[in-house]
Amino acid sequence: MRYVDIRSDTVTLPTQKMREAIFNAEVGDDVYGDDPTVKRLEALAAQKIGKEDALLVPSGTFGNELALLTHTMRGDEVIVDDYSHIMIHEVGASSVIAGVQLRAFRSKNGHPDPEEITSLIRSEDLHFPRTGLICLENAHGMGTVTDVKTMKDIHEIAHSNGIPLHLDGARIFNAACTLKVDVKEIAQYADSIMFCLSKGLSAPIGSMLAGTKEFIEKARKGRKLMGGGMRQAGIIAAAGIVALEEMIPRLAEDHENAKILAKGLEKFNSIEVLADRLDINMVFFRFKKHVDEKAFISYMLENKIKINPPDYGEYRFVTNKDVSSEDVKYILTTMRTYLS
Ligand code: TLP
Repeated sequence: MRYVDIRSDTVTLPTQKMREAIFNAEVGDDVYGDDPTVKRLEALAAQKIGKEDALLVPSGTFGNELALLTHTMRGDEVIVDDYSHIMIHEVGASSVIAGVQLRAFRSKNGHPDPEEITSLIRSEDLHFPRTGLICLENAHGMGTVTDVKTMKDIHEIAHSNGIPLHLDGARIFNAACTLKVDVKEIAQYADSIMFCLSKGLSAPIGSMLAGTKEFIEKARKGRKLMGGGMRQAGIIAAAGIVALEEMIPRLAEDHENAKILAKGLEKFNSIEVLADRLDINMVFFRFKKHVDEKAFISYMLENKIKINPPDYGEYRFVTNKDVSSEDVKYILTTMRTYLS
């Protein structure tokens, strides 16, 4: 039974070409360094993102937490956005895995302020932890994209204080699409970057962590420590190669559909679309009057549309490869019937 699933872009199913690539993948034991398909994906990912080397990891969360573990020492402080995935959606892993504490800045709808970040860097004091890392998120989970100049400014601040910068680039290709730049232009202002193959790019599993050769060599050992040494991982990598070779240009379609969806929602009197957060494939909105959450979600589901519950009163609809422009029309018609 087909559903229109707008809970996330993580729900995208692998393409036929991915399934064929998985079926035909040449594999070996990657912990021994014997998997040619993983090697091919890692080289391709490094080249696309403009870093010396890259490492396949099981998930975005794994890649971020591995970056923290690799960059920092136990007891360090890491500067992150208060509303970032690392801060909110990684189960507090940074204190468990890297043994660091997080110090939050408050971005404006996902846009970081270089001055605020500067103010959070610790000076040398007997009582203070060492600031071991600065993390940014671009595209941001709030649906926004930070411009290259701001990335550059924050990178300069980090470096002038001897601090590395890690970028959660789960949706970096969405950000590049919005900014109309090559992804390398953004990634050059991060010392390490994690990006996901399994979101808009539609691979079934996997993310990449990229950085210098030295960083990736250290991360490879950290990945083993975290239980992420995968054996015949070419099965996963094969789909990842298709994702990087074929799926990037079509992200623009998801952005376009999100804009059409937002425009349609704006026409409802009872809905406020958060129009300043419409940079990628996400549409955020609130109801202006009380709408029973459970009843609304159940109605949508009965009509074969899967949505998430709201977060602090905000609904998030995410367009993706498996949501067509016809599906967008169907979502709007279904909501119109419910709300009228
Ligand atoms: N985000 C998921 C949920 O976990 C919230 C989603 O549906 O958007 N960084 C960012 C910016 C992310 O949005 C996500 C996933 C991750 C990291 C983690 O990736 P995974 O799910 O592969 O661990």
